[in-house]
Amino acid sequence: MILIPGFKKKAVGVFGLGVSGLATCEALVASGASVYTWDENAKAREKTTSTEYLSEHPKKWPWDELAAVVVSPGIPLTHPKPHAIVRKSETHNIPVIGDTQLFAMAINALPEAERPKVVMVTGSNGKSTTTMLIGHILKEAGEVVQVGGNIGEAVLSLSALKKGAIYVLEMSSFQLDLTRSLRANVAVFLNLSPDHIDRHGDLAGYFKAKKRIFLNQTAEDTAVICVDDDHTQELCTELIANGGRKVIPVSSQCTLGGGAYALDGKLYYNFDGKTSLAGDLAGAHGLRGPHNHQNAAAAFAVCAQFGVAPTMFIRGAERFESLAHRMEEVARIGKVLFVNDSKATNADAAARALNTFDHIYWIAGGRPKKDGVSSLVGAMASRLESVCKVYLIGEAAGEFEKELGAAVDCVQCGDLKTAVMRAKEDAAASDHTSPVVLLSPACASYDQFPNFIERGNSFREYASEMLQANGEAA
Ligand code: UMA
Repeated sequence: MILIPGFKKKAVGVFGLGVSGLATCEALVASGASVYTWDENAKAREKTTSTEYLSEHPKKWPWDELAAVVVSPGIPLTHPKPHAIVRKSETHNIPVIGDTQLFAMAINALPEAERPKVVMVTGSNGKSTTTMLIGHILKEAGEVVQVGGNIGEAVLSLSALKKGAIYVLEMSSFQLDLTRSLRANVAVFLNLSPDHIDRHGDLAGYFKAKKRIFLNQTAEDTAVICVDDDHTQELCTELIANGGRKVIPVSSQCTLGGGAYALDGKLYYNFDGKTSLAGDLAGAHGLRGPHNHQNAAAAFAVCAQFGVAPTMFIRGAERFESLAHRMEEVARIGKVLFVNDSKATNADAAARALNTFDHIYWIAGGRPKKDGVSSLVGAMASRLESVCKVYLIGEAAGEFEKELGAAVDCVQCGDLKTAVMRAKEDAAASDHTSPVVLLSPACASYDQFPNFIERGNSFREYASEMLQANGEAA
């Protein structure tokens, strides 16, 4: 746990009692603060029974004494409208911050020479894989590494801050909006495509929140930017022009005069005016597809800042296992491979998955994102040639068929189980030697599942039932 100096005997409000809220309460109480808590969900409030931070409605909080209100990342700051707790805090002139800002305060309270290093990773897609890959490689290189943030482990529940340690943090746009003074010694910006527009108003608002990752960098720090989309290319040019930090461009689409890039499965770098081959990514099975090669190139650039040699990086990448629900191979029944990419909740993520295999039996649909289905279809149009058939589920199914029907064979399945069964039957009966049943929905899961994790778990379970029915071992 990370203690936060300066909060002894101070009163703090914590609103939202999920993963980050509870870790915040524990850290604040251990730091000597008086903690006032609330959550709009009664079940979440039950978690405070028999603690020193028993829930009490904010009406009863000592508003004249509060030093800060810490809100969970899921609580709207500005859009669709500021949450009531945000408005009330503003009325009382109390700073609204996130757990990541408390983490920043803990680091900043240390003398500069005693501070651990911080690597932060953001982007619309690939953040978790890149964060985990950096953590994995640095650990293999013998560094003391802590991995947390949006990836699921709250920053304040990581081990105590230690000189020489490296904290690798996945940062969402929500968290960046709630963080003011965290300095990334190395900041990674992977890509930008529309997501969370409901929370940021428009793409510009979302981009602005993400760019906060560079906020407190100094001339000693590094920005690693993947320049494969127009937004990040512009950002890279802007940061280079501004000066004030080292900038390393990264790509999985083109050669670069300086930086790191992956092309045709090979990783190259040029940090000193000379282009060299770092190695072949073909043996890195947990990093399939060009999108993962973008993640690998970014991770390589980060690890190089900590002295990791190219051969060590490639060996580590070969031992890296893909994360659950992200291009995760869950079963093989005969020649049919089942791939769980349930985390692909937007068009760009699904398009990346479609780019990875040649003969795809694609399960798509769910609750479409705010900007509708047609934008999803536009983003995927160039990838449809590898799709043999589409198996549609959920609320987006009708609209998907309208948009896609002319280009590719679509079948309405209603639910995921039906879709998995039908896709498997067609894939097994096809002439293709290595067909793939791919769940990459391009939509949120909330119409049929509590979240993308449960959707992915159900996909895995259906595949495993079929495997058993087939008499094969998982
Ligand atoms: N709550 C309210 N009122 C609201 C909104 C929420 O009372 O208006 C309460 C909920 O009832 C819940 C609590 O707040 O009990 C938790 O809310 P939360 O989901 O915001 O926060 P955590 O459980 O603390 O999880 C957060 C991140 N969640 C979000 O950003 C939505 C987790 O990222 C992160 O792993 C965790 O902190 C640890 O750092 C998840 C996520 O979905 C994976 N992130 C988004 C994404 O990746 O797209 C940004």
